[in-house]
Amino acid sequence: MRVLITGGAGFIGSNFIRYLINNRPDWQITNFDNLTYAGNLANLDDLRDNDNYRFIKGDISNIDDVRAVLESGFDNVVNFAAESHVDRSLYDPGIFIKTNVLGTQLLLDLAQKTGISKFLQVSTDEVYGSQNVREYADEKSPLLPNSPYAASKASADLVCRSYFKSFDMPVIITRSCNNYGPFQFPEKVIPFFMTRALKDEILPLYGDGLNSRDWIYVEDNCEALLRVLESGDPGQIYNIGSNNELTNLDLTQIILKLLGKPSSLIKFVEDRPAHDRRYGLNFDKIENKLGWLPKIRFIDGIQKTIDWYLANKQWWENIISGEYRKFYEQHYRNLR
Ligand code: NAD
Ligand code: TDX
Repeated sequence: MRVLITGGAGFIGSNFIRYLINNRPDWQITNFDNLTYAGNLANLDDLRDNDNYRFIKGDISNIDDVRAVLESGFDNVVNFAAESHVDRSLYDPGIFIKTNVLGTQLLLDLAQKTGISKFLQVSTDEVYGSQNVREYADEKSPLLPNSPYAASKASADLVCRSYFKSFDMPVIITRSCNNYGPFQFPEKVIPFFMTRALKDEILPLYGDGLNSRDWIYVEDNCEALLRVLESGDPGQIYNIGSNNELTNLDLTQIILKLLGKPSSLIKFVEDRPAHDRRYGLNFDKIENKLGWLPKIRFIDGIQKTIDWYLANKQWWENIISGEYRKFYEQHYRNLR
């Protein structure tokens, strides 16, 4: 099996590549990534000499790059490549449309011409917008994205649907809840708060801190993605949830407690514009049709994550001392 993974130098993509190497050792994996600020080859250092893995630098929104990589021929494509941070999409929506929408369309278009047996589009629960308490979006719920990031992912999902309907292309979409675990870029709330708390820096909680998210350990998501890739039906959408719903305030208190840091580090700051109050997914379909359920309890996953960040300080120190610092210093100057 020859698999093209786009965005494999990012958080979920690098975890997925490692998951495939461990669980499908005969698969040939090509990682195609243009190494934006969020792409980091250090995430895959341990695989550098693996004969079944290769890296090719390229941009999913560049026709020459995509044409060149597809020339070698693939059975499956898994598209993780994206701009993925909601806060950044509020400052610079254009790059989100370029990568997430136009890039996905270009990839679909050229992959279709080379003939592949599956194209897996990695999407998100954010496309459904905010859910009321005890409401859960299923795969038929309306798309009501609120941030430019969510709108770009919802748009890409619709383009995927159209390639299935119009050209019979074997596209499948997954929509997962919030992931956490090793190698997550420290702009996302869990590693952001962990790395700041370790330095006794304040943790800026947006609004009243009562927005809630469902958290899935990244390895559980990798297992679900592989299940969908191997057994999912073309044209279908599968929600991937975890039943680990927490308010941001509770999440922050758990992180502080596990790190032995005081609650006084929490600072309530101005809310994120269009901040979705809650995401809730109904993921009965993936359980009923493909027999997948998450395995990792939040309390175990968060402990493993903390242990990983403690053991890999150099990995995140290199990131937070680099280019990325400029973004978040400006961002937090904007918040009161
Ligand atoms: P990430 O930001 O950590 O990684 C994104 C990767 O894509 C990076 O390696 C980056 O270099 C690469 N990339 C960006 N633009 C590219 C381009 N034009 N061409 C090639 N590569 C490009 O993101 P992540 O958190 O790992 O998310 C991966 C995917 O999963 C995204 O599509 C995201 O929308 C989706 N998703 C993420 C979550 C989550 O909680 N993190 C939840 C649901 C869905
Ligand atoms: O400094 C912060 N303070 C804060 O209160 C940050 C960075 C976040 N938050 C809140 C906002 C959210 O309610 O924490 C929650 C999680 O925020 P993020 O980590 O930015 O994630 P979210 O906006 O929920 O989006 C994530 O999950 C869905 C990923 O970034 C997306 O790529 C994915 O599609």
